Amino acid sequence: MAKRTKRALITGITGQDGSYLAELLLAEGYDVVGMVRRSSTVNFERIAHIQDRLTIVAGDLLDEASLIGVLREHRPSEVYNLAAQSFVQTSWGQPVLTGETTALGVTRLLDAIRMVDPEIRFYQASSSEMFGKVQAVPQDETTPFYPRSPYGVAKVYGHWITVNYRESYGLHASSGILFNHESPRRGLEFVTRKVSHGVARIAHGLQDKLALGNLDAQRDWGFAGDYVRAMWLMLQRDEPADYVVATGETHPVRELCEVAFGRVGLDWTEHVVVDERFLRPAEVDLLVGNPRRAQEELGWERTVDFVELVEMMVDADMALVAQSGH
Ligand code: NDP
Ligand code: GDR
Repeated sequence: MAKRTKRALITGITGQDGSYLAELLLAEGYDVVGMVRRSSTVNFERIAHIQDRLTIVAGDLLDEASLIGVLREHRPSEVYNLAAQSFVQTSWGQPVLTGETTALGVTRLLDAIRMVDPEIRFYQASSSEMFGKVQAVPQDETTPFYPRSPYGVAKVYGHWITVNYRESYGLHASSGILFNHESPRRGLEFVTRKVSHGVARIAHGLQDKLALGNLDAQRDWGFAGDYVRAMWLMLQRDEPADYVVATGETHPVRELCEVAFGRVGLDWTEHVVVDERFLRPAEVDLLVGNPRRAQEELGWERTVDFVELVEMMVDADMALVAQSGH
């Protein structure tokens, strides 16, 4: 008998992770429905290469009626909630919007699922930012949260409401506590992409200096293409649960600079300057995750290490700047 086609709804499909997850689910034979919010110009750059294979629908995490409408019309078997105001720095300038989207948006979506089809399997994009001022090293599923930004606080709410709907209504709802993951599709404001793009512009003579903030912050950086596989694996389990997804290694921002500039034969200390505008009111100093549960229960492994990731991003930006001329 032919297997029933699975249908997945991805919120945040225009973002970095949404584009990689859509590729993965298409390869796994899913019908993929991507929810996008209205904007004055379309921003489908990351999904342009697969757009003809996707069903794009309008909806917004700020508007519960739109979520109910999307679920009723498209009847997905799995929902991946990747949409969020995801930039930590912006969350101090827009704390209420961040809470509406990144925290309450999760409740709107869970409640729509509860009403329309409680059999739907749900993935919530939780974050290592929830650990904030870390209470243990390395961090795992049992480490207490101590968020340090309005974004981190909103993600803690999103995490616990997911646990709560699982326990209150028996939903198959899982949270992936994902540590930083990057790629050539990362937004330009995040530090890895800011550095790789800055290196490419400096190497092409388009600028000389790169202004950054805290060079001592340490992050556990992995490759986004590896991390979306963990999301999918979580929803294939009989039992929903929460998993840390990380590499288990941490590196300071200054080392990111050293590797990225080194890739094109430049000395980072001649180009990087510290600008106070990029310092944060409260910093997360050190993140390093323990992915053992994901490895043991999901069979998940990363395929790209830190140096490979940075070099992949620099190479991609070198090609991009060479082609675009800016
Ligand atoms: P991006 O910032 O690249 O993408 C965010 C997506 O959310 C975009 O598609 C954006 O749409 C959409 N969005 C924002 N607000 C709304 C809204 N009100 N309604 C509907 N859609 C909205 O993030 P990433 O892909 O990097 O991350 C995906 C998720 O994982 C996020 O929730 C993030 O917080 C979380 N996360 C990310 C990590 C990382 O290292 N990348 C680590 C841990 C968690 P638009 O294109 O219109 O702006
Ligand atoms: P983060 O990522 O805040 O960890 O959140 P980001 O790349 O913005 O910052 C990482 C670290 O680098 C330091 N830093 C700078 N950061 C930026 N953006 N720009 C700079 O110029 C700069 N200089 C130093 C920061 O202070 C910080 O310590 C990301 C997002 O994807 C979240 O959505 C996600 O939840 C977490 O990762 C896990």
